[in-house]
Amino acid sequence: MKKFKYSEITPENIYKNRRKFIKNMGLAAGSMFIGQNLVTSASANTNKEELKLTDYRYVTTYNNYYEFGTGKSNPVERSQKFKTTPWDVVIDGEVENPIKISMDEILEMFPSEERIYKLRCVEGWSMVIPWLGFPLNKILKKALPTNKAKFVKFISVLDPEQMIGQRFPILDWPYKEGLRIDEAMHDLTILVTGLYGKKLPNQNGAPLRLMVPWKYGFKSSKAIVNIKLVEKMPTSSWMKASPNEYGFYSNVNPTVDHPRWSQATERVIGGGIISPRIPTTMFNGYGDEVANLYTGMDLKKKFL
Ligand SMILES: Nc1nc2c(c(=O)[nH]1)N[C@H]1C(S)=C(S)[C@@H](COP(=O)(O)O)O[C@H]1N2
Ligand SMILES: [Mo]
Repeated sequence: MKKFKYSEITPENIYKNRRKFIKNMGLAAGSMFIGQNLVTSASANTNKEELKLTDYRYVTTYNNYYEFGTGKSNPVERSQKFKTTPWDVVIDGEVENPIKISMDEILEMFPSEERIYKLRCVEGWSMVIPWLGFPLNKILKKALPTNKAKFVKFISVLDPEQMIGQRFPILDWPYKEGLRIDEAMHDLTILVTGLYGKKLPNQNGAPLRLMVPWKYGFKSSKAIVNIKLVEKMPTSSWMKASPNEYGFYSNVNPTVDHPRWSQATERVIGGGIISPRIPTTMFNGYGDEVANLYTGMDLKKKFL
């Protein structure tokens, strides 16, 4: 099989992928954000908000990645020498077919496509990023989850030698997150291998990170080494660090405040010197696609 190379992604391929994506996903995220450099698709839902792509320099210099420190510029400053090859990912737990797969094999078996998703951090800022990735469900299905697989746990790398932040008990290392199985299987949930048509920068979670666009940013784990199918709801590092502030679901919800601040609006990163704030929308704007996952649930309860 031909190996997928990042260098082969030319602007033209990206353009094609974008069109394909917009076609495939109908009114999903792809058509939601029509901004500079983007294909203005005839299928775009004009009722939805139009947002611009966040400049590459902001996407790659304003980051949250506590393994490298808690400052926004720490990840770009401290992660450049982080070694991401070789890299294996294990998919195990409640599966009939546990998998250990190298990053090279992942890139070969699961071709990446572009997805333009908004990342909304719980801190009250957001960015619109052209990610490269593939649906998580593709790799989960290969592992054949058993009927006991009710949740999925994501475990990031533990490497205090290379990750200075892990030498301090800021979080319960390694970084852990979780999704319900139906959330994990949803087509909008992707494993990210790149952004802006390029290899994923270390500070953004290379070589493999999760992206769940309707949840707060912290659910989108970076540098994943283990995806575990489990029966019980996993405890994330954030739930453990601050149980009164963070719960399991963490769906974006402008009507429920974080205990220490409001979630009603968000600051658009790179939006100009005046740093405009825009209203935050339910499920970060992906309600049409995902609200049905939560029918009958009290969305105000332990949402964060
Ligand atoms: N392993 C790991 N993943 C992580 C984090 C982290 O500290 N460690 N921070 C999360 C938070 S709070 C956010 S908002 C996003 C930020 O992603 P970005 O830096 O690519 O914009 O990554 C999430 N994933
Ligand atoms: Mo965040």
